[in-house]
Amino acid sequence: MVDLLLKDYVDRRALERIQLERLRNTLERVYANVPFYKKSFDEHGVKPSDLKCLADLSKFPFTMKQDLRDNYPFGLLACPKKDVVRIHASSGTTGKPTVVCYTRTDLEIWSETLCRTLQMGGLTENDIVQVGYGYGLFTGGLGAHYGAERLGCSVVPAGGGNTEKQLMLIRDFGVTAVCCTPSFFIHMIEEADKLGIDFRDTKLRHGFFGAEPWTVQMREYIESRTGIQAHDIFGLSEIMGPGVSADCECHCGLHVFEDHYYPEIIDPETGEVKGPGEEGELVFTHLTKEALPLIRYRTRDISSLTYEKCACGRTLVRMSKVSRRSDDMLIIRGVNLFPGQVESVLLSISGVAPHYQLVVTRTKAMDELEIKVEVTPDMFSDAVGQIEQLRNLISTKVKQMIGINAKITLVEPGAIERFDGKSKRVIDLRKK
Ligand code: DLL
Repeated sequence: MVDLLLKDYVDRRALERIQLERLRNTLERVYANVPFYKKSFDEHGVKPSDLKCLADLSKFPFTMKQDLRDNYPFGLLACPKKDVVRIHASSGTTGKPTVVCYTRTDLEIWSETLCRTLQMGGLTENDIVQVGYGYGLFTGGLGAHYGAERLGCSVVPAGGGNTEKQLMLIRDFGVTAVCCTPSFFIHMIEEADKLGIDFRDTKLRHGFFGAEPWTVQMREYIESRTGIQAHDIFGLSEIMGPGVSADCECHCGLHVFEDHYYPEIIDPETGEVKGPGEEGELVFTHLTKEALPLIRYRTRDISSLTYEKCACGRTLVRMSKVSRRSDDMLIIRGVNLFPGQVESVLLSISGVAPHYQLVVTRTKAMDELEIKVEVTPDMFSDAVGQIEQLRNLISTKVKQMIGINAKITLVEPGAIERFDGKSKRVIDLRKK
């Protein structure tokens, strides 16, 4: 495993040489094998041989989610169908799912990047890892599973849901690390409380959370409630699944496994490439993917990149924590709002549980935002006056920090829906 670890500390000039060579190969392969890319490059007047340096990638056209949909299911394959050994798909809220394919080598690379993710969090072959991401078409379960096995951990393939059983397994098997969505882990914390289980009395020390945006405040909440270290893992099915990037012990950005996935930040409006430290839309290009390599895939996730050396010593570029997607933005009476901003405000107030929902309605062309917030059990049993004070405090802080007058509705513990996969925090009734 030491050889894998070394890849995170490679000299940047050597890394860039490898990236350029791999990028050229990928461009040539898609141009020769995928009619969609042949047409798209020709229309843009570019050829794979135009890539002389990494910055030349900006001359090439983007790939969008719609392109995958238009070529459903296998139109973008760059290898013979017989070489595909795994097919995943992301659920997608409308229409057909987005299909992603893997050759045997792709699966090996996927396991490698997940293995590096878990190593980055401090795991070794001595760990027992419970995978609480869903198994199936979703990439979370099998992705984490293969990575943990590759590291030599003992894997408990619990899958999503079944909270009480998950807790039993953590306790009885001496599980040292869990992989699941942050919202599912919050649910586990709550169930553990009800069952009188204190995570500090178990062997659990690490959580690898991702698949949805979660704030720094949420990380602090999880760590203070359980005593574990909470790691952020990022990825998307179109690129591989989990394991595209992960945070190290410094928690100051997620290291991108850029020997396999080449990141760029662009202005979502103009498509221009932005410089280090500048915020914009994250775009990835595959460097080694065989089955379904994508060129300049637009993720819609908002982030920034920094090439400064991390205090941990790893040389891999860091992307800032993804707290929002460009298509997550709500515009309420002209004010732009992201659910993560509300989460940050709520979790800075005591007496508030990490369960909330934003309901947006429109009456006579006027947008209204209602924030439903659960109070903690102690607060719930307190005097009415205190509840009123809490409501006013939330309302004032939301107004101060986000600039919006929202109706705050405090609800009893357990009133807001719980999730064992990705959470759904926004109900926008204006679209109906
Ligand atoms: O969610 C893959 C994954 C599984 C990642 C398990 C991490 C852990 P999709 O279902 O295709 O794939 O959703 C991808 O989820 O574009 C982001 O918007 C969001 N996302 C994933 N990880 C994070 C994260 C999986 N750590 C979409 N922080 C991405 C914020 C995340 N958002």
